[in-house]
Amino acid sequence: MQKIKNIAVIAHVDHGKTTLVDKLLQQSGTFASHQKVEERALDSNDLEKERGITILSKNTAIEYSGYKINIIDTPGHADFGGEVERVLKMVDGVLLLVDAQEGVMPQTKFVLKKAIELNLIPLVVVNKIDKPSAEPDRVVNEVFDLLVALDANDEQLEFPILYAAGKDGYAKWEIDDENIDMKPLFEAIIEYVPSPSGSRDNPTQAQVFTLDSDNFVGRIGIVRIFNGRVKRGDEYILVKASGEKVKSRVSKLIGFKGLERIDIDEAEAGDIVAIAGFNDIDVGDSICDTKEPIPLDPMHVEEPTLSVVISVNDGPLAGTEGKHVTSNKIKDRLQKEMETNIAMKMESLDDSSFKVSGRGELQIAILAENMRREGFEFLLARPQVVIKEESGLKLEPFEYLVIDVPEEFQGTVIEKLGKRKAEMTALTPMPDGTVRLEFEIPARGLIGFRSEFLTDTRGEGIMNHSYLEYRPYTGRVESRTKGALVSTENGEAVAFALFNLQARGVLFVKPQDRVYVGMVIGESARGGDLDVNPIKSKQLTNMRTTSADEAIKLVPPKILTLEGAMEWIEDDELIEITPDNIRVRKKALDPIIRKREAREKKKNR
Ligand SMILES: Nc1nc2c(ncn2[C@@H]2O[C@H](COP(=O)(O)OP(=O)(O)OP(=O)(O)O)[C@@H](O)[C@H]2O)c(=O)[nH]1
Ligand SMILES: [Mg+2]
Repeated sequence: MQKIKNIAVIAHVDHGKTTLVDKLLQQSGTFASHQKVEERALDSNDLEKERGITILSKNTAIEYSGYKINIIDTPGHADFGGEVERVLKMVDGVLLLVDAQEGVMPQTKFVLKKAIELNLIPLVVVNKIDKPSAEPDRVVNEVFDLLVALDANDEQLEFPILYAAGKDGYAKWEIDDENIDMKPLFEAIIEYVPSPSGSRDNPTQAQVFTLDSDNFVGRIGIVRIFNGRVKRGDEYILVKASGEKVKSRVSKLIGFKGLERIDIDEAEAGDIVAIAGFNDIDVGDSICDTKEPIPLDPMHVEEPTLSVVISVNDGPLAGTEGKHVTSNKIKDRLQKEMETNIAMKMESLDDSSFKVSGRGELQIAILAENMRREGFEFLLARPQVVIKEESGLKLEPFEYLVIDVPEEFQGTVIEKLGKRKAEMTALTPMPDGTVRLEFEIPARGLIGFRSEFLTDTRGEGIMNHSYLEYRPYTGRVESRTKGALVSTENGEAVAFALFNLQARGVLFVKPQDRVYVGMVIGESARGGDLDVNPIKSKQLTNMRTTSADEAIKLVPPKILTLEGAMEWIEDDELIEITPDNIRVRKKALDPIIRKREAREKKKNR
């Protein structure tokens, strides 16, 4: 049997997973010396490159001293935690990376908890030890304490520890070893990660953990083979989560080698390969022997905690910028997403709107951003947390929040979070003069908090959070305190009008931008919405020329990003997303309807 090790690289966001995998690829000798490995080679899709984060987990394989090591790089951002959960079942060991300065962070807890539940022994890599303020000993203690808190067993508490600077390409057993390469890490993987169980002589059992597609062969499932063999040309039974069975033939079998994919004829228990030939293949499905189909447990991941309504654009500019605008197109696209993204769910609300649920704002924003780049145009409402009811009790999701701020801001931050129903659980002074504040907070309280926090801490604060659990509903939490500047006109914004409006708040539009009745063109400096006219030109009697008009000095507008807009909007507002623009509008465009609604809302308070 082939000698194989399967590992996943897990950590909090930015602790250096993808960079470390680069170095493992480079130093394993999987590549010829003239081949260059690009920086963060596995972050291959556009949004990953632009944002410098991993969104989808991806696998690669290297060879080291007679072993094939399959490595799955996972995303560290809490919103993509579902990706981590589903790949953990596919591996026999994890490399848990922890930043030698930041230490244990919210997502470190989340991913380690999932690994411990699956009985995996973490190979702990204290990473980025090159940082001047690194404190590797403290970090090791934090990991130990966390494992104790997670009820790890004795074997797990004996975890091996390496110290590394992934970026510089070295790992070592002791902090003052002179080693300059990744050899200790390769050796640790071979020594400590258990070899796959299962046998090539058993009936075939494999499970899909990621989907891919290929223009020539169609849908491809990337699977871990737990038992038996998979051969190109042979027939297997695909068992879906619903229990439905479909027989089909493997038309193409693909193996992984470094960043390359190679056609192979056969693969066996323990390996990770890609399979084509099953048109209905989905994440979680099992591929089984035709005579003895024994499906594997379908995958379970944590339920979504946040939902958002996506609907057809019905504004006056509808259809002028997007290619795909109809309800059917949007529905098909969302359904396609749900097939690959098991941490998300969707339901149709009516003919033109859909409720999409996920783990957090970023996960939903990435979906929306991808759709917009594919030419879609649609409306997005304010994110809502998913409320549950258990034995008559209303429950809402809570998050574990960690904040690092310079000491002088600690008072403001604690006060603001208090209003959002957060409870502080720890306050730790850090060696670099900052303080680390830990909270438990209803997820609702976090919506819209980030931008306020960044302003309050002059961009110096860092916040991180991840899902904790459902707890009893906490009642009203404070949200945006400022109103919107709402256009009373259809047309194009005019410099003269915008100049006069600047004193009223922060504008989102610039001259010549298209505006319409009910569109939000800025944030008012005060509470309560304000109707404004952004297209009003100066009177003709005023004798100044257009060139003088152009000379008007405008403050550059605040360009709303998709996530920025999702944080900012209120329940009576929507984001209009098109390939070219992100606009904010009132749900009810008609000013009379809006006034009536506002009056009723006041009455009901
Ligand atoms: N000082 C230092 N910086 C590092 C090291 N390894 C990675 N970085 C930097 O840390 C940042 C994040 O690196 P990534 O490899 O993308 O981290 P990641 O864990 O894959 O991030 P996500 O996938 O988004 O969770 C980049 O700016 C890297 O250059 C290291 O060993 N030392
Ligand atoms: Mg990464």
